[in-house]
Amino acid sequence: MQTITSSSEAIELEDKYGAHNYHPLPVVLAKGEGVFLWDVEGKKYYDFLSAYSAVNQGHCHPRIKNALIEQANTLTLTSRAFHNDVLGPFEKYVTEYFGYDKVLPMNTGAEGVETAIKIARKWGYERKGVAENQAKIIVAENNFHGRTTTIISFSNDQNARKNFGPYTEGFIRIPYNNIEALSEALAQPNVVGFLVEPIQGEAGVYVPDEGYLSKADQLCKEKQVLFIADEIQTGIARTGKLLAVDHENVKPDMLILGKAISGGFYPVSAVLADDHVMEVIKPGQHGSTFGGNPLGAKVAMAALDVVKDEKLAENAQKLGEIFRNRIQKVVDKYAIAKLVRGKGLLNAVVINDTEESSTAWDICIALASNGLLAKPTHGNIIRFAPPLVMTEEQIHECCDIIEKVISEFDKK
Ligand code: IF1
Repeated sequence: MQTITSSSEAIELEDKYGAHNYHPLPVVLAKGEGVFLWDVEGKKYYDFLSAYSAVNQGHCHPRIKNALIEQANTLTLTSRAFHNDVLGPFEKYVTEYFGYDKVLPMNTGAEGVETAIKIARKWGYERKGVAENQAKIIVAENNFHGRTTTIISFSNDQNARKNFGPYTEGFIRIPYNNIEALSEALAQPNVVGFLVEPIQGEAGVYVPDEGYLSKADQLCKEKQVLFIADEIQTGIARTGKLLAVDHENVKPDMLILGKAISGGFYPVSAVLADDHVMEVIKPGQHGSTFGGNPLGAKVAMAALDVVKDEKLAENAQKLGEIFRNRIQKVVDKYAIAKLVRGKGLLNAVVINDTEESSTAWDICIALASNGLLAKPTHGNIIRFAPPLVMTEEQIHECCDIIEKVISEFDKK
């Protein structure tokens, strides 16, 4: 392998040999540890993206690393053609951890979402009596659930869906955080599920009104519709509770997990449900080569141990309040920052400029120069989501950096 000696060298290789499906910040990372990242030139940064909430436990967590190494020296992949001595213990561990009868393990978040869609449809036909191929799933405007052809079929983000048709049918899109709209959609025939992010991450960290999730769950139960929570980004302690739905004591009929379930070491996703839902899946009806493999399963158990043992949800709750209080003062003081919103350590600042402006991007470039990595989401919204292992002293230092940069942009 060619050894990279400069950031520009790495960027040139990616530009020449890699598909241009991303527009990264001009930063080339070479090392990660806890809340810190270092670039090729050795510059140190606070990580405020956490690989889109996949490294809640911090980069290269030693406990998870050791679990990976131990299992990698033993048995990494058997396929599901045979049993292995890790899958069963993992399935018991993760179902007890989140309180469900069963789990269907997959790899990426999008595969988890696709799996939940297939289960909801099958449940609708075989348990609810919906006529075959007529099932409908309700989704929210401005959703983000992944990049597969079916998932972008129900997206309203033109950049994510244009020229990827023909699109998969069977989805009803309604405004997010709107109980009346959900109630009307639930009155339509053949509805089998409501798939929703408890907080819309990619859309810009939209936190719904208090009570939205519990009311939505109640309406779904009244209409015998599965409440399906996509906690791929909001789960695993990110919002100050183990799951974002825990803020309202809601137990979804299907729970979709990914990202930080494996602490950034290995792609693991999972769909959890009770027997009356999961039993519709019979042998040969769903699966994946790597789904539930021993390596990913061992890593995920270590990653979830860390969440509990290091009280990451409690820490996220505490530091999130400090962060929003500090940044609210910045918003009050500088016109360029419009508002701050979020829950736990999933937060965003809306920049007071047009969607088309490059202000949010330019602020992120300046933040990087000041040793803090964050990236804009849609247009003028900057997401701030550090690993949940951050200390109070560190979050204050980071707020100082954010205030310094915002103040410099406010004068422009
Ligand atoms: C990219 C966004 C975040 C997710 C939710 C499912 C998935 C994701 C709520 C799919 C994945 C990632 C994908 C990554 C960037 C990142 C992202 F900007 F794309 F939207 F976090 F907000 N449900 N989100 O957030 O999981 O298949 O990626 O494992 O595609 O650029 P995945």
